[in-house]
Formats: sequence, structure tokens, C-alpha cells
Amino acid sequence: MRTRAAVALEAGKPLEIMEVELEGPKAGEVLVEIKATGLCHTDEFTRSGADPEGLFPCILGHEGAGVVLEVGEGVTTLKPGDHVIPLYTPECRECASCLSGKTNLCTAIRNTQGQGLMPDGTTRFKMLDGTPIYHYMGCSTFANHTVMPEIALAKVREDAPFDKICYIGCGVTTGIGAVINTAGVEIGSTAAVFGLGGIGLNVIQGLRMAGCDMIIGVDLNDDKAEMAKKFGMTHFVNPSKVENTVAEIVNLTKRGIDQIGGVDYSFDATGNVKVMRDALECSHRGWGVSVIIGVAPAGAEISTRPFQLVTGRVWKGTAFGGAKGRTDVPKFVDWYMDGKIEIDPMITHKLTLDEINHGFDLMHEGKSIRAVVEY
Ligand code: NAD
Ligand code: AHE
Ligand code: ZN
Repeated sequence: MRTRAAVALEAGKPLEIMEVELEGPKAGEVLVEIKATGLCHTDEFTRSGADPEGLFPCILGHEGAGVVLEVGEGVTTLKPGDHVIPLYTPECRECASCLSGKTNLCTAIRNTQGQGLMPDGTTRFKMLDGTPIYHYMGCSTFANHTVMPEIALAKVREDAPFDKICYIGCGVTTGIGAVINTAGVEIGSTAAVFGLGGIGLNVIQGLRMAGCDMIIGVDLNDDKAEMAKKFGMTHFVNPSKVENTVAEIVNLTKRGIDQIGGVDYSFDATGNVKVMRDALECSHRGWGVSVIIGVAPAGAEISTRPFQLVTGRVWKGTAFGGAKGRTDVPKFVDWYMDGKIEIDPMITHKLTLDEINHGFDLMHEGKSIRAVVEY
């Protein structure tokens, strides 16, 4: 069939909207009509050329929601008409990682997914001249139709609006999951969140749900503070306006007769390795846990004095908020529909597919939290 897509032809170039060829689903695969997709900073990371795994031409997008149109041979858990959220972290429930119960990082199709291919080693997308187009994070939601493995689709309730729940496909689950699954934040904790964008705001929302007493938001852009306050931020630090961000956070959190400051939990949602270091070092001696969410460009490395860890701080990372996609994503959708989590105010812009490059401009200008393309 033919479908419309925003194609990344080359790193660093605007996406080009065009008709592409899409082959139908093979065994174990599903054809999905994408109804809406969010623009995550990770899409921009790859579009820009900063992603060591970036392949071109490709169809980006990994934060979508849609409807099953057709299923391939052997597909048993989905049928045409089902509403689904694509999963860049699938859940096969059979690989060593899934069976370990210790990680959400299913390894069933990771190798081919990282090569921009379907599990059989081929692509379903082609340009009209026959040039193959790579898949992206196994999802490619910047196309009106896509083909996905059955294990990479979460079936969700049918009364949930696509233009809101698409955000559960990455940002919402990543931010809230980082708090609940990865950090395991307890009631009464103190926390610092670096980067108050589409991910950081969801970390803040997760911290409020977990019953945090103090939530310190950190961002270079003062305009991000207003929305963060609405989601539960209690204090704001702009690193460009203080001499030392770590000292500022430590001072805000001094307690006890020793007056040793530091947050119980910190989160990096910027992708900047210097910020990751600050996030670790502002966490409390003896027990502070710092979680890396941000994705850093090719070649970037983190560093700190080992003494920071010797003295009890723990440095962790999280992908998709530690969520097991097929099991947990339907629950996130229920939480949204039951009013337990908020999504609507974070979707600051709605665009058509033709306007998608404007969505990346808004991201660069710091004007959007989430721009969502509706097909
Ligand atoms: P975003 O662009 O919406 O937000 C980033 C925020 O960080 C902005 O508000 C920006 O002003 C702020 N910022 C940038 N540099 C800063 C600095 N030096 N100090 C303080 N604040 C700074 O991006 P997003 O969609 O929220 O994504 C955030 C990061 O999380 C990206 O690196 C993205 O690739 C990554 N991410 C990771 C996962 C995962 O599973 N680990 C999932 C989604 C996104
Ligand atoms: N391709 C990059 C790494 C990108 C990355 O870390 N992706 C996250 C999801 S970001 C969603 O917005 C992830 O899930 N990683 C686990 C995985 O297996 O990809 C690089 O540096 O090579
Ligand atoms: Zn994302």
C-alpha cells in the first residue's frame, strides 16, 4: 500500500513529507494506522545526526497511538480494530531479559531494531523509486501507517483519545516510571529534576504521586518553571543565574544537626553529561540515588570522582521508565482516563504531518512541551 510519511533523508536536514510504499505485515507482524504521534527530543537527537545508531533514510517517531488494520500469520493477541500504542521497548515474555523479572529491556528483537530493520532483517518501507527506508526504534510513527511486531504493541482501551495517549508511548511512562520503577521514591523524600521538558515534567508528576516533600526543578529556561509548579515543583533553580548549581541544591536541602544537604533522589532529563554529573553530586552522601534518563550524543561520556560513589551515592539509568510495555502501558492509559495522571496541559501544540518540522523548531525554541501530530 501507499502511505504518507515524514522521511528523514539525511542527518541534519528537515523531514520531507512524501508518499511511501509500505509492504503488508509478515508472520508475527501487524499493520497499524497511526492516529497521532508526539515529538520527543530523542527523535530530534537522531534527526540531527547525534545518534550513533542513526540510519538514513528513515522514518522517525516512536511516541504514537493507533488502530490495528491487519494482522500477519500467527498473530494471536491482536485483531483488526484494536487500539494500540507502539512500544520501542517490546515485551516478548520469553527472552532471558523478560524472564529475569529484573529488567524491562526485552532483547528479543533489539539487534534488528537497532539496525532499522524488522526482525526478519528487511524493511517494510520503500521510497516510490524502490530505495529502502529504515524503521526507527521499531516504531516509525511519523508515517500514517506502519508495520510492527506483535510483541511491540500494547493493546489499550478504545475510549482513550489517541492525541493524548500517544504521549504514554514515551514521555509519560518514561518520566513517571523513572520515579516509581527505577528510583522507587518513598513518601516524604526530597528530589531534584534537571530539565523541565516533556520528560522532566512527568518525573515531577511522578514525584508528586509518590508523595515527595520537596521537588527542586532545574532548567536554563525560566519559562519552564510555571508549568512545572502546576505539576508539583516546589523550588526552581536556573543554573545560569546561580554560581554553583550543586551548592544551591545542597543548601536548599540541609537538615539534621550535621546540616549535610543533598537530595534523596535526582534525575537527569537533559542528555547533557555535565548536568548528569551535577545531578549525581547534589544527591545525599550515604544514600542519594541519581537516575540518568537523558540520551547523550555519540562519543559523550560521564565522569565523577569515584569518591562520590564510595560515599554511598548510586548512579543508575532508565529506559522507558523501567516499564514493561504490554503489561504496564494499558495501566498508564487507565490512570489517565481515571484522572490519576495529567497529560492534556503538557500537549502544548497540535500539528498536521505537513507542519512536523515546525514542531522541531518549537522544541529548539523551548516553546513546546509536547507537540503532537494528528493524522
Ligand atoms: P525537551 O527538549 O522537551 O526538554 C529538555 C529540557 O532540558 C528543556 O526544558 C531544556 O531547557 C532543558 N535543558 C537543556 N540543557 C540544560 C542544562 N544544561 N541545564 C538545565 N536544563 C537544561 O526534551 P525531552 O523530550 O524532555 O527529553 C529529555 C531527554 O530525555 C532527551 O535527552 C531525550 O532524548 C531523553 N529521553 C530518554 C528516554 C529514556 O527512556 N531514557 C525517553 C525519552 C526521552
Ligand atoms: N541510539 C542511542 C541510544 C538511544 C536510547 O538510549 N534510547 C532509549 C530510549 S529514548 C526514548 O525517547 C532506550 O530505550 N534505550 C534502550 C535501547 O535498547 O535502545 C545510542 O546512544 O546508540
Ligand atoms: Zn522518546
